[in-house]
Amino acid sequence: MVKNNTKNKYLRRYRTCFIIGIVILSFHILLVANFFAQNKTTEEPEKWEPSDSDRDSGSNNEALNSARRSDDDETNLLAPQTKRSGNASIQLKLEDLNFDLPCHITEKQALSALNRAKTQRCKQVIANISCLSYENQLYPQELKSSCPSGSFIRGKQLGCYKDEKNFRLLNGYFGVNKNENSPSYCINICLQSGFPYAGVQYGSECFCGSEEPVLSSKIPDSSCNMKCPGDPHATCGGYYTINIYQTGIKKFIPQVANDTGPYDKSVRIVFLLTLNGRSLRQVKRLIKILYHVNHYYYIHVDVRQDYLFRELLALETYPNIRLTRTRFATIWGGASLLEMLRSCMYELLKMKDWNWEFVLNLSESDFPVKSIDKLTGFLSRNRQKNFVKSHGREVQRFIQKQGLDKTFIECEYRMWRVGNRKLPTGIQVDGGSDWIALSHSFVQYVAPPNPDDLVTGLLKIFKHTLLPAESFFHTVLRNSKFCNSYVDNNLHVTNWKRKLGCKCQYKHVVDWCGCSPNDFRPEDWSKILNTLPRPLFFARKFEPIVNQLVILQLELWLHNLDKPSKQVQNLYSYWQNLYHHYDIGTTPDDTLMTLTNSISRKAVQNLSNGTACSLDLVKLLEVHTFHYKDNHKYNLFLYNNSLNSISIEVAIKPINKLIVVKPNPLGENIVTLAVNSDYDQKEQLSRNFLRMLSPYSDPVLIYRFSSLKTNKQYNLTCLWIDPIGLLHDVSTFSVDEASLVGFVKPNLKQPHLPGVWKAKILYKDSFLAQVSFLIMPMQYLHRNGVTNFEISSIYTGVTLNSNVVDAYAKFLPNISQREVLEKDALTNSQKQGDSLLQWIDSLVASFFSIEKMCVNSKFSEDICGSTVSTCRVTAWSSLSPDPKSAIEKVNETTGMFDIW
Ligand SMILES: *[C@@H]1O[C@H](CO)[C@@H](O)[C@H](O)[C@H]1NC(C)=O
Ligand SMILES: *[C@@H]1O[C@H](CO)[C@@H](O)[C@H](O)[C@H]1NC(C)=O
Ligand SMILES: *[C@@H]1O[C@H](CO)[C@@H](O)[C@H](O)[C@H]1NC(C)=O
Ligand SMILES: *[C@@H]1O[C@H](CO)[C@@H](O)[C@H](O)[C@H]1NC(C)=O
Ligand SMILES: *[C@@H]1O[C@H](CO)[C@@H](O)[C@H](O)[C@H]1NC(C)=O
Ligand SMILES: *[C@@H]1O[C@H](CO)[C@@H](O)[C@H](O)[C@H]1NC(C)=O
Ligand SMILES: *[C@@H]1O[C@H](CO)[C@@H](O)[C@H](O)[C@H]1NC(C)=O
Ligand SMILES: CC(=O)N[C@H]1CO[C@H](CO)[C@@H](O)[C@@H]1O
Repeated sequence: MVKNNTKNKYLRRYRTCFIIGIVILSFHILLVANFFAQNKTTEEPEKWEPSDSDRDSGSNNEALNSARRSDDDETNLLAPQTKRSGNASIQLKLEDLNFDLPCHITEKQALSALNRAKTQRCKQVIANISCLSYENQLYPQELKSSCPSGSFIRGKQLGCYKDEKNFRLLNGYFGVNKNENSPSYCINICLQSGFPYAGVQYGSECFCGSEEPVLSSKIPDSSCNMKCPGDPHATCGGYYTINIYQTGIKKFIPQVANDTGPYDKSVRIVFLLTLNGRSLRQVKRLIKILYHVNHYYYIHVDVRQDYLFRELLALETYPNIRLTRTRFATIWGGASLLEMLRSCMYELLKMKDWNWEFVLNLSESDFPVKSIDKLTGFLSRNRQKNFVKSHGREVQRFIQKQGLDKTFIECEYRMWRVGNRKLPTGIQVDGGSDWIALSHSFVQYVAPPNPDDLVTGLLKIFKHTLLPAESFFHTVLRNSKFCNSYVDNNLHVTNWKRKLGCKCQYKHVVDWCGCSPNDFRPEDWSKILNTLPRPLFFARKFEPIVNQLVILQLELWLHNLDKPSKQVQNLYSYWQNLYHHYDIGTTPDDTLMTLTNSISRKAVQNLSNGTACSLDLVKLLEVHTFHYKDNHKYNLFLYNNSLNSISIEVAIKPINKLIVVKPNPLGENIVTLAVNSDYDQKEQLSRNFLRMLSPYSDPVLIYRFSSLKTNKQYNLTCLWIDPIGLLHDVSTFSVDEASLVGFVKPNLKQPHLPGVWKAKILYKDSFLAQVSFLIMPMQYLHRNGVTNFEISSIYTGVTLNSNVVDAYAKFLPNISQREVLEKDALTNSQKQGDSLLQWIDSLVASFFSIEKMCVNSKFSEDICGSTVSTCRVTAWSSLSPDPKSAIEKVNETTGMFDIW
């Protein structure tokens, strides 16, 4: 009877799931269809690479050569936005909108954004902005550059010239446009790309160059006699003849920084720290090494990062450290970044007691590679200059890769792409790295609220630009009276490893593919050494949770030391806070809360060892992750207890649940084989160090093998088996010398059935290894105690067609074993209250172990008959000293903090 009932329940749920599945499937088909449609009409570069790169694309000539390869390519490059895409294959669900569309929207990307956006407000913003853009009301059509151009006049004809196939008169850029080419069209492109000369040839071709054409090539005007496709009244050269014009700008030559000769050190710098995350101790370590009484530290903490803001406020006791109260929620690549930076800069201009000459932008993942003294000397010799780094590519290609020719809209913490746009004519477009050092006078020009026409116009564009900070300041510099202060050096070295860093990892926040540099590790040390003779002062990225050793190495190197000159406690330890009971605005992680609760009960049991003792760990105060020598060691849970005001910290770690069958063709080579979530493909590690998985996690199998020392390829199979013994997915992966590290993502439906799952690894039909992992039963959902309804809805994960298992049947429990498991699962699914907690506790006990405990008091304490040592003397507690991150007294002689 009972069984029948549940069966019916499952059946009903199964039906719902099926319907939902069909809906999702059709959505996918729609997406795929749309993807192909889109590819056909616009051929957009989906793969974006940041410009923040070392110059790897070489000279202009190379651009010319590659441009020559295919004419069709060129058409796209030259005229990326000529055609509005055809019929949309996306149907707008008008009934989903509670407002009237301001115009008829046909652009596929806008329709897709409208459908995907969740809130009406965001949908309306997308509709409003898209319509303004179609009606050409969003952006200025033309802007005026105020960079002095000498005798160059836009549109001035130089005449008709003879060109040669292998020796082009204008060799900076080449493109073909069979519909629009004309002198003015070509001049606009060349001006935008920063070239002083433009030439039209063979009707549809446009050439740009930096060098004045040689007079000896000049021929009679009558030799240029082909009509222009974009302007019937103009001529566009002929067969190897070219009409050449001035674009109205001078050849751009960036300034060279002065790095020699005598200097004073009077320059005062603002370090603008724009911070995110919870790596408080690294931020302090950074401030500590940057600090000098003569400089200023202005800090923006993302408005959602309550913890970091609260903890850093204490630093305001130093008169030259301040936190801005105007805080923004910024996302990767978002338009809000630029808004945030201008806001901070404007505030800095208004702070009359801070007398600064440069603003230099840094984040928590930067670290200096030269002393601040050297930086001060360098900038003192280069007053009034502005330091930015250009992309070093061909400009039209940069525009495409960067998506500068697309309109983006930021809302719901996402950058939505809504269609193509035309950049205004009359200005050069530039961009590159978003790490900058700007002079006071330039900041005074760009940051105040009512800037001139050029900045106002550019702000309208960059309000709807992906990664605005990578181009805005560059473009303003190139087109303003500050153009002669441009130094092509952002003072940074960046640890690019594009194979790892370009995995499209920002898809969840932008409609574009983005890259990100890697964290430095000791093996990257040569890149840091290479900065020594060059005017580079910072490196990125550094993340102590990934590698702290390299930070120590760097610090010692900066101080000319091999090792610390005095004893430094906990030198190799790193703590990062994951939870603080003061945190506001963030919902604590339900799995973490379930786990910390269970651990509190276990810790009490451990302390009391069966004695009657009314100890209770009542309140969770903080959670830290603790790493020693770059290995995760413990997670630390700090609790208040019910007996007195002394808090107790408990160190726990996950228990390894890997069984390797022996003998095993790969057994010797297994370094890591684990199931976890939050795998970071760039750093090749999981950031869920405690391996907490809930019914709503996305588990993956993570593997790392040591060198196989053979060319053999192992094709492995992974069976994903739930607590009832049902096979949910079969994934395959292959391991060989070239791919020893990686992850496998199974296709599992959420919510996952709570309990102990198994991932079984097979090779050629034999069983190699098994990883058990815990899907934690939840005590909380959305911060509240879980309800019966929620418990039962978690158990819908059970329904599955078991036909597929045949081939793998021998690796799965047999029918009678399954019956037992099913019965257990059914009992478990009905647990509530104390019995639920007991079940959680028994699972936690087999997957996590309590390793250490300490008390936050001066001396050891006797608790329920156990002696517990004081946290301060331990080498693991978050309360034990951490001198490398402690900001204390300024040394009056040096004006800096003493460390080593
Ligand atoms: C485009 O859409 C219009 C109206 O929705 C329709 O009449 C027309 O047939 C479509 N054209 C194509 C090529 O799909
Ligand atoms: C969109 O435009 C309409 C009409 O101009 C305006 O009333 C509305 O407030 C705008 N909505 C948003 C969210 O921008
Ligand atoms: C560099 O700066 C020093 C001192 O400020 C000055 O004497 C020297 O002329 C400068 N060199 C150049 C090339 O500007
Ligand atoms: C308490 O935990 C410690 C450390 O894991 C262990 O050595 C000890 O045996 C435990 N005591 C009891 C009573 O469980
Ligand atoms: C726990 O209590 C038992 C019996 O009272 C005792 O034998 C044992 O040593 C205790 N364990 C610890 C770790 O104190
Ligand atoms: C492993 O699988 C790949 C494709 O999945 C196949 O091309 C390859 O030949 C297989 N290798 C071996 C050793 O079976
Ligand atoms: C301050 O710095 C100087 C120079 O490095 C050093 O000699 C001195 O010991 C430091 N003072 C203190 C109190 O550490
Ligand atoms: C213009 C600029 O300096 N922008 C960068 C400042 O630092 C943050 C990182 O915290 C970058 O994302 C900005 O783009």
